[in-house]
Amino acid sequence: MQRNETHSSPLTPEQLVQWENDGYLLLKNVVPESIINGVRDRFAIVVDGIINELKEADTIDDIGTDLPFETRFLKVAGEHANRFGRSWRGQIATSEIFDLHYAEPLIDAIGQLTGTDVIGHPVFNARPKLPGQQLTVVPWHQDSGYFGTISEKSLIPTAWIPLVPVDETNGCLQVVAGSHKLGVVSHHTENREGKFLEVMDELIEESQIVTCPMEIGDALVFNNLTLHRSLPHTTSNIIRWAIDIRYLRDGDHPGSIYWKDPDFKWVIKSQSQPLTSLSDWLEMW
Ligand SMILES: O=C(O)CCC(=O)C(=O)O
Repeated sequence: MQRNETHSSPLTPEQLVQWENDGYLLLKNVVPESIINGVRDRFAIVVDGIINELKEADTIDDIGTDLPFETRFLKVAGEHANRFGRSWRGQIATSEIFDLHYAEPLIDAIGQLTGTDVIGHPVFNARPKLPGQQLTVVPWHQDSGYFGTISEKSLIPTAWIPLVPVDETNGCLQVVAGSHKLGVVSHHTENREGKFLEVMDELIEESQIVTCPMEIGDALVFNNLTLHRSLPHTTSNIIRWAIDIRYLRDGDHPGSIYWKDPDFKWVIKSQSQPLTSLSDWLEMW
């Protein structure tokens, strides 16, 4: 494991205590607008591809070229959206998403939390959540529920980043403060459309639930053991666009999800290890 020799320390002592006690931090203004715009542009390209596919199949007439990113997928393809999945990864493994993982000051905060060089993790997801859509409502879970018990001792911080303002009416996240101290708990597959992993309600300490409204540029960073969920989208105007990305404490096991080459290490920030190039990263998909 490489200790983090860089000196950027954007987190206050109070935030570090909150991270230890609560297992999450809501960081304001840590992702620059230019990087957010790159991610939005990439998602817009995926939407364009979906809409063209529907048009070619004569499923839709109007392709809504002039509609904004916030509404186009909903207005043009909304009733067909479920067939394109609840989250996207392969389609967004591109330079814009690579760049997002380098956002400063986010990665300085990550380096402070892990205490090591900043290492990227292969799991990230674009999450278009449409109004009234059940498929994309994610129930209570720990990310380690997906990574397996092998990840229990690893630190794999998630950064959840909205591309539109979010609150409890359009599908923001909730976390259970302190739940990272439970270890990996038992998950089962939910009976709802999404078939996500979920935990038994008994494990949720109601008094510790924190709802996290956020603005563009914010990141909600949480421990891989922190219980969290996303709320239903109950308003009818815009898509709740978000992306979740992950990092790894250097030397820790990434869990039961690997790159094409299981020995690949994505070095994002280090003074002693060679940094990973975009082309090396693209080859891992
Ligand atoms: O974006 C969402 O709706 C859910 C995100 C989530 O649960 C996660 O990133 O682990």
